[in-house]
Amino acid sequence: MKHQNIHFSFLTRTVSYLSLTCATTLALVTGINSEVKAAVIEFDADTYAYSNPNTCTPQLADGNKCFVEDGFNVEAFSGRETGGDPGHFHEGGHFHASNSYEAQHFSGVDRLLGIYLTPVNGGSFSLESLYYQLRDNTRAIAGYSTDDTKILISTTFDPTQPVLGQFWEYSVGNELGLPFQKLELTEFNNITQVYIASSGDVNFDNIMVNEIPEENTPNSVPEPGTLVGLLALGSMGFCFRKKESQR
Ligand SMILES: [Ca+2]
Ligand SMILES: [Ca+2]
Repeated sequence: MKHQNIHFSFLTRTVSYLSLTCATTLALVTGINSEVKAAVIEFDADTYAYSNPNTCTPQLADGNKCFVEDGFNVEAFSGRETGGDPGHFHEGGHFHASNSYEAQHFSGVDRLLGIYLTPVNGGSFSLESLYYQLRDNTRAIAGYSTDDTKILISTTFDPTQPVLGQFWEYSVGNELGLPFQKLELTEFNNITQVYIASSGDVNFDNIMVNEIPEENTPNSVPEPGTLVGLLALGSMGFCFRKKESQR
């Protein structure tokens, strides 16, 4: 009878320790695979068209319009007198979303108007893709041509320096009347901010970004060694219990 009790007790403990080990492993695996949160900035006309709501605090200049969508601050910026000492972010940058896309536009050869994105929680993200459409092919900022308008994207922008040379450039060409097209991006991973503009007049929509969760940053992901160590610790506990139950 006593033998049976020991046997039963060993079985219970085996199950409970196996469960513990499994739970630990599951928690670790879950932590490593924490889901990346996708966000799409859609410039919905009902929300942003005429009211230009201010739902976040602008970071580049007072009075810039700024809204929050899917966990991101979306701020309109207006660089003026670019390429020289007076260059600055001007107050009052705003959106042009009456058609449910942002109708980014040319404003002067030494100006740059566009969109500035940052995560609300201050973490990092990746810029995955966006949709664009050339709206006008008659105007271009300094350093660029109307023959081939460029989408301009960068994680930094200094208005006192020329725009040319500060941005990644993506050719749009000069053909008008084309539908929106998707631009896939691979250059902007693990970034904390991004400027999106163009050398002329380009419509932007469905800017897709992936927010990288805090627990997914390199420092907090357990090293493979740690993982092995934790599993070994669980096994040791299991073996110790096994010996104890055999006494
Ligand atoms: Ca959205
Ligand atoms: Ca839209």
